[in-house]
Amino acid sequence: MKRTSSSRQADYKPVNVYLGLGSNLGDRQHNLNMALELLAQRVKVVKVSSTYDTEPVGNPDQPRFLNLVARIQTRLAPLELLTLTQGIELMLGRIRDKPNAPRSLDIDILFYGDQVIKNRKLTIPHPRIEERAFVLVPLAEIAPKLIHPVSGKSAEKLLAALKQGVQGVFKLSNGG
Ligand code: PH2
Ligand code: MG
Ligand code: MG
Repeated sequence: MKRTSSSRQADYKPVNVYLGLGSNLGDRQHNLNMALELLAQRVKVVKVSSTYDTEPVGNPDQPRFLNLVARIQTRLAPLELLTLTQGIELMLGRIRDKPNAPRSLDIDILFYGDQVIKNRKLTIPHPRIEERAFVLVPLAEIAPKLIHPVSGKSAEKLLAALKQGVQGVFKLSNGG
């Protein structure tokens, strides 16, 4: 079979990807629901964590977040998936300004299979997973045994190792 030099995963099995979603502007729950609906039009949304109400990390002078983690399956290559997630952020009114400014929607690619990727646009696994309770709590809820491909530690181990604990992360509603 003739193959093109495209970066698509089309000839391969779908990849398991974990996304971290967050919103702290506007109708936060609506923004997350819409994001999941828009994602489901292009990828298979396999599992969604509960939604958590979380204290803002980094810049404390901003509203609280709602956060969740979703497991999806896709044949999109990493940069194609980034284009999709950034498009959905824009559709939901995300204005790209200062880092850590409040946002109607943020979608971070946490893991892309067990691949380790570093380029100008993407760092995967996401570089701050291990210090963020608002990521590790929902991640360990849906994938406790998932292994971080760099540290070799499971999500539940990373959660247990969090220095600052899980204060400020409150479960709101059950996922699906
Ligand atoms: N995202 C950030 C910075 N701080 N804090 C919480 N609680 N939740 C987030 O999603 C979040 C944050 C940068 O993307
Ligand atoms: Mg983020
Ligand atoms: Mg982001």
